[in-house]
Amino acid sequence: MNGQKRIAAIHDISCFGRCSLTVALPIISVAGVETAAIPTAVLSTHTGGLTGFTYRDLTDDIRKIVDHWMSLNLRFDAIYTGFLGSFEQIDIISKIFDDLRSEGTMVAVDPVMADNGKLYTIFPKDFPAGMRRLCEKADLIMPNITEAVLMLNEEYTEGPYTKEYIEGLLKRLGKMGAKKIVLTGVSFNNKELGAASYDADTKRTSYAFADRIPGYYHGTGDVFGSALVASMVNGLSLERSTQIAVRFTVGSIMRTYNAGTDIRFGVNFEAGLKELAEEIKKG
Ligand code: PXL
Repeated sequence: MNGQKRIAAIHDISCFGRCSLTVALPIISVAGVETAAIPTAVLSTHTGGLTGFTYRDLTDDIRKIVDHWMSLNLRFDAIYTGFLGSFEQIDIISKIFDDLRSEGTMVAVDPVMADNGKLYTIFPKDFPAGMRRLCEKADLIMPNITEAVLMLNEEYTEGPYTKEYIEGLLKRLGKMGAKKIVLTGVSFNNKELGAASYDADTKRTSYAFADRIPGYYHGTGDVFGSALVASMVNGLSLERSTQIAVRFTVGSIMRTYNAGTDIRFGVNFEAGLKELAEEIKKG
């Protein structure tokens, strides 16, 4: 293996709207990491607030792509999954973890399926139980609070939250299987929003906050997750990677807010890529 790290990114392609693979590829690449992609579905846009989108399910292609990769003996430093195109894909991807994982591979699962207390309407009611199974096999998971409570079969409550609640949630997530947990959408007051990280081995919890910006911007979970995984694969700690990912995401939201862009069109992460690369390099 040469010195360059390699990630397999498994997400959909939303052709317009800056989320999933259209943000994962540039963000991971700018961090100097080679990115191989498995598209789970192709949509004309993401499904958040936009109607009439096209949807091509690629469930039948995923296994074939991996079979070909296996014939090439490829090794991955991380496998990073996000939006899945069908319920069936959960079991297919679970098997792919077994097949593509080798010593030192970090399996990172973003259980993209819900926000603001609600499961995305395109997913069936049993989707959270399926995602939980995938998270159980991961090394790193990065749910938002809605996804966390759905997987734990708990009631959703709106923030601000107490420290006891967040740390209890992190511990319960830590018992599911993955040792590294990053919980997004954490707030202890109305002014700040951020993420909490928890390492179930060291029992260490840390927080990264930034001023809350009004509006719900699409694709920010993928911007965050991509920066987090890119930082981790570059050898940065869970705590530092979470700080970098929060800073990069909030900077992207702030630029978009200042420009007055339609919140459905994703965030301007592009203008922050150079700084992200420098921050990751500095460590
Ligand atoms: O950013 C998450 C995401 C990814 N892909 C598609 C989506 C969403 C969120 O709504 O609809 C297709």
